[in-house]
Amino acid sequence: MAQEIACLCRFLPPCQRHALPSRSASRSARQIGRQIGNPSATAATDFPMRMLHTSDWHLGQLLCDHSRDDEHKAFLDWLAAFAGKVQADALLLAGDVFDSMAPSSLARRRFFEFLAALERTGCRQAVIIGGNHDSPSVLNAPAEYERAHGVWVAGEKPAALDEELVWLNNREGEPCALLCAVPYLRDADVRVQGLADDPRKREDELRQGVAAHYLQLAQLAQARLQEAGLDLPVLAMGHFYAMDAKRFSSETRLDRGTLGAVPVDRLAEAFDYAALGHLHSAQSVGCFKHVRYPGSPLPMSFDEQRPKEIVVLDAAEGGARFGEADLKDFSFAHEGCRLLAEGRLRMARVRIPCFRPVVEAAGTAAEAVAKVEEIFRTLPRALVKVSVQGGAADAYARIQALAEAHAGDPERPIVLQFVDEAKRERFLAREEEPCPDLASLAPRDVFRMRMADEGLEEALQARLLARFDEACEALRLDGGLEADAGADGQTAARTAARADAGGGQ
Ligand SMILES: [Mn+2]
Repeated sequence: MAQEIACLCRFLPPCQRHALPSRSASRSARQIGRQIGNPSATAATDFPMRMLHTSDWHLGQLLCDHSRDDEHKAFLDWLAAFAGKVQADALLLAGDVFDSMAPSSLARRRFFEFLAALERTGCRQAVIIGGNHDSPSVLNAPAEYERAHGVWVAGEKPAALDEELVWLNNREGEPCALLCAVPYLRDADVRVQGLADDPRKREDELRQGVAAHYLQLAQLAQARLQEAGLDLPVLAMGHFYAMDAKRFSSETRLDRGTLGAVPVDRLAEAFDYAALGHLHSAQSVGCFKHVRYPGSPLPMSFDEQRPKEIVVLDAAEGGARFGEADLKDFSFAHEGCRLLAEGRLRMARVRIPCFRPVVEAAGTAAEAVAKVEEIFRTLPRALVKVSVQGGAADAYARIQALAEAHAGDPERPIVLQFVDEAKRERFLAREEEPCPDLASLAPRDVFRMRMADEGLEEALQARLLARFDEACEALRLDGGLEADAGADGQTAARTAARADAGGGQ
């Protein structure tokens, strides 16, 4: 019963919550002094609180049309087991839970299976904000039900500022930190009166608007702590691109946000830790160790080679301090953060296992093929991108033969993308040339240009062109092709290509 009450009152301010009975303190100091990789160490203080910070799961993501469900499932199983092992009290998930606004049933199923598994570990609090990839209504739909299970979710900015404040409690129901949880802010969320007409100035005002929203929340949090007579860490959770942070290609490509880089120096002063999401590479922002992106748990593109991680954050209860012994096992860094420096917060980065290597094999045809052969020998289940500089047709055939030879092996690497660099460069060079006006071209010219792009042999080009002419003639006899219709020219091109493919090559 007490447990249910503690669960129900989890999100109430402590002044209201203290009126209710709290769970009895049943754990020993040794149990509470949990350490990563050092279970024998004990904490100097009773009831510290442990949080896990993660973001950018992108459940349902496809890499070159390849489902990543097995990787996501492996990650979520690992995370739930880890939360149980280190007895985490709260999970902070900083946005981009799903990859798309309309996630698949399977992606949603993984999410709820995880929440159930997390609850079973005894971690009874999860705080989840929407990212720019998330649909606010998809995240919010089960919010009422989730709240009864200790899950606080905000798909979009709530109506009142107070609703973004979440008390984080330890297992005994004692508040240990106050979190300002801010979902991804869209233009309309921070729109201010009389915005500048100049787009650059306007964007700057919007960025300042985002920063101002966080600062306003920090002030409100301090006021609430004062009212409650508590001295606790004030944390922020948000989903945005912080100035000075580094980006990867998957972020620029997938970024559907309109807001630019947000300045964080004042945020770094206002919060004892900022749990950020949006960027896929784990990093601190500028010189602030406590303003941190854990990054995505899976590599989202072939250029994300660095190990993946989650952050473990411990808060000492009621302003107590961790002893020296408690801190020595943590990758302890306190630049810019008063509480980290005072030993009232501690932070550790924990590496996520690699569930499937995501690798690129690039070079000349011979080099690329050798690298792919090496991957097939040494990296089971790898997802592979091949980039070939010259001799692409030969390399393609050899890699295809290799893949076919391993077709029955469930552990085989999978080549997801094959890039002919020479062709790509031809294409890019063409993009720089002035583009001819389509109206000035006959369908036959368009077809010839398309064949040239493919780099086909002269003889094949001539044969395809003859087929194209035949197809056009047939269409003209049917009355289906006007002399200057570009779209019909494309139909004829497809007909010709099909006729040739079916013509016994
Ligand atoms: Mn994002």
